[in-house]
Amino acid sequence: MMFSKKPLVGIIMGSSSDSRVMQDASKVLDQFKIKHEDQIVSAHRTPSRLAEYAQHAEKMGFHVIIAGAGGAAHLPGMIASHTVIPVIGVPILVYNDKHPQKNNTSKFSAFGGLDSLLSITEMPSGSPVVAVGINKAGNAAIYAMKILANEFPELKKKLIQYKSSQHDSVIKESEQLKKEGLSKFAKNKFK
Ligand code: RP5
Repeated sequence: MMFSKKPLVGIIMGSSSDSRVMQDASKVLDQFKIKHEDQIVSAHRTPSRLAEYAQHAEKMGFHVIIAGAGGAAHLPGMIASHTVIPVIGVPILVYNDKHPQKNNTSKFSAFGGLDSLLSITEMPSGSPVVAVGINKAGNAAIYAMKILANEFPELKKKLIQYKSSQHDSVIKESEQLKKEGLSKFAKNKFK
């Protein structure tokens, strides 16, 4: 198995309905000009495709795989069982407004995303998958870049700049808050 010479991330999700949340991962990677390949792979509905995808990921040389799934979210764990490429799981709070039944219970997963979070994090000892918070696909992308930054110094520099811009924006907002007073600041912020 060979890793790609340029940073390369695989993004997969269990259903087209997950694209609503998973698009945040692609937005962050695009912002940092990191190449990614995006696919739908369902652990439950396309189990043989899942095994094929793991082989494909190794052939492509993905450095990291970001895998999002909702409900009984087996996708990240099952991919991790087929490859040593690090897998970052995104637990998804299922929200499917295209569901044929129009009532809310069919649109949302029963446990508010906790079902998915636990399915991803509670892998048995020896078969780890890391997970970000529920629906935090953007964080998965940032974490993927942190892994990549060990190998690509240019990316490390960009992440350091990103951190310092976060710092600067907090300072700027704090100065504004101090100047205007809390009530006026909050009124302007949430108008
Ligand atoms: C999981 O089931 C998917 O990851 C998705 O979050 C959830 C619901 O899928 P759909 O019914 O929207 O296709 O496998």
